[in-house]
Amino acid sequence: MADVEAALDQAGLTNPHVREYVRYWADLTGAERIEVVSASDDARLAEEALAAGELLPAGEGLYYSRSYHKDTARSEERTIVATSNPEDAGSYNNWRPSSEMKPLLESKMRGASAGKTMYVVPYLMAPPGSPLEAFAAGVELTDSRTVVMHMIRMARVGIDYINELADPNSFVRAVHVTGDLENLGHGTADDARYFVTVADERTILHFGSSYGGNALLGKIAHGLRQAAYDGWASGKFLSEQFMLLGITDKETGKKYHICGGFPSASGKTNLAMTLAPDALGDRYYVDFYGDDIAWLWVDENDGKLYGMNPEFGVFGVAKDTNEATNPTALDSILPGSGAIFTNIAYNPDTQEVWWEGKTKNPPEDVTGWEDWKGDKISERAEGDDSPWAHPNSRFTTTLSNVPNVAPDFNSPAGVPIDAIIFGGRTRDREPLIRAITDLAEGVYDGMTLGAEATFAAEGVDGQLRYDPMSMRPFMSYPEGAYAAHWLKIIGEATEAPLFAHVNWFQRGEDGHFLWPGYRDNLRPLLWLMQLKAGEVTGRTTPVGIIPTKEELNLDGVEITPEDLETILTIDNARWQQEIEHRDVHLSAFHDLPEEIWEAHRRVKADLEADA
Ligand code: GTP
Ligand code: SPV
Ligand code: MN
Repeated sequence: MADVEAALDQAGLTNPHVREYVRYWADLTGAERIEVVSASDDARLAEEALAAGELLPAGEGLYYSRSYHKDTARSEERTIVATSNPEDAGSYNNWRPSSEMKPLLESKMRGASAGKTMYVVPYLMAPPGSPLEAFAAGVELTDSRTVVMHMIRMARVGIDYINELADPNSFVRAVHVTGDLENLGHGTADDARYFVTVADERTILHFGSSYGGNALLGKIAHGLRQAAYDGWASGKFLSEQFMLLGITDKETGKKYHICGGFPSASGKTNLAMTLAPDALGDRYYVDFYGDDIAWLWVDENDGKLYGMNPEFGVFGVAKDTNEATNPTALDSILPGSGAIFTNIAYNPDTQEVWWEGKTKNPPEDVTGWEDWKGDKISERAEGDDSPWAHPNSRFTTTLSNVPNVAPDFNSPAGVPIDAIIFGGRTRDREPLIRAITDLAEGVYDGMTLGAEATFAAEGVDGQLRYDPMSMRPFMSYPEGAYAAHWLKIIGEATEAPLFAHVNWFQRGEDGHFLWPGYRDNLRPLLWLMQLKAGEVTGRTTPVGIIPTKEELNLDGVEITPEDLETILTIDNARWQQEIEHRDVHLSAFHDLPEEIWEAHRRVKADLEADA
């Protein structure tokens, strides 16, 4: 058995509540050793991980890891929100009673870390000094060294964050036990994996994975699920799967901040890190704040809506990341950055890495190359053209490695929010951008966000599904209450943000994308800011204001007049069909605020009148 007291004393971990928590779980999981971690331990941990073969070298100061081949994405069916109140059950949160879940998870975790080290990872999901700091502290316990190294990149990690808490008992208890990955019955009736957030006890219990959000508990389990619940329970803030960026107009000196949600693997990282297209680069500059989570609140003093990214790093989709689509992401994973790659293709001879879309074609000389599972490309059966990298393979790097990270990304004050955008992969119907000026209609638009499924969660690609506010996998309380909480928080702001719905993914009949996307996505956002400033008026439609062709700055864009026409047109018949689906979708939510229903009926009536 581990000598818990000695390990905590040696690390100088003095918070008595944290000590008690560590003692309890060390005893239950049967870990052999306890090690308290700070960010400064990273180099030593990397050496140990390389020596143990948990990580492989991928160039100077770069690391490669593989997860178990059935453990490559979040599992939504195995993710559960538990509380003691059955009224917390919503459509998407997989609610279960905590009285059932806690004993179950304890039974799964009992003795499951025998022979292993239990790492104690104290972290903060906020810039220090943030007005939301009280909700940001946590201590992850994990039996995986690779998970620790990811946490050091993705969150602020160190014991001071929990020794010096204003309320020493106010931290999220986040327990991760990997389990015996090869014997967990993935996808069978006996699936042993459970990813549980006991929201009203601020306790996270994840068993049976070492991948991404399943295992780095500061990120989505705390940063999204727990924080959304805390924001609602306290009445103080929103926590959303949102990116956050700044746009500076160098000519006028004005700076705008936009945040917004797209479902997983739908372009948040690419948009937030974007550079202005070459033709506009002299005038506009984009600052990167965050790519996956934003916490939003109204400042009591000035009444404005503020936003901040609680994370410290990026866990970005690798596929299609290249010099043209996302040059800043490539710069953030250069030698020396400390980046960790997971589940991409790897060449142990040369320590090179590759993923689909990194270059147009895979390396021509396949000598040494292995796919994400570790199988040699040279030994592939004839005609095997399965991807070299897993479609949900990722890179992990800290925010400060991103060349266009905002100079004030660490500022506790956050940034004032000018606009909130929603978007997703939608092959038709959704135009390039439509602006919404009314709060209830904006929240309604978020609640009816629908997109094609992606590979970020286990499941099928290409199928349309609703994903309210891009929070479907992270919803921790009922959708009706969620909409009401949005109306309350944003309604308290003295200046309402502008809402908009964007879509970079409309396709032609032959499957080609109608809009070039990526860096050109800045153009519709610039139009949105001009609309807010009253410099353009757009064209009013039943589903929002859309730009005229003349208003959109298209200098240097390659798009045919027909494609442009399509992405700036409302297909009334398709929209009326969609409204029928929305009727069913919204009816599943109990206690949906009347304002949302009114917005729905208004849009429906306007579409009928416009047909
Ligand atoms: P999570 O980290 O899973 O929450 O995803 P994300 O929303 O941050 O997704 P990300 O930005 O990493 O994009 C996922 C995929 O969408 C990548 O393969 C991108 O290349 C692709 N993508 C992003 N922006 C665009 C775009 O404007 N057009 C097209 N066609 N593809 C895009
Ligand atoms: C997502 O799936 O939306 C992610 C990756 O951002 S994970 O942290 O694994 O959830
Ligand atoms: Mn995400």
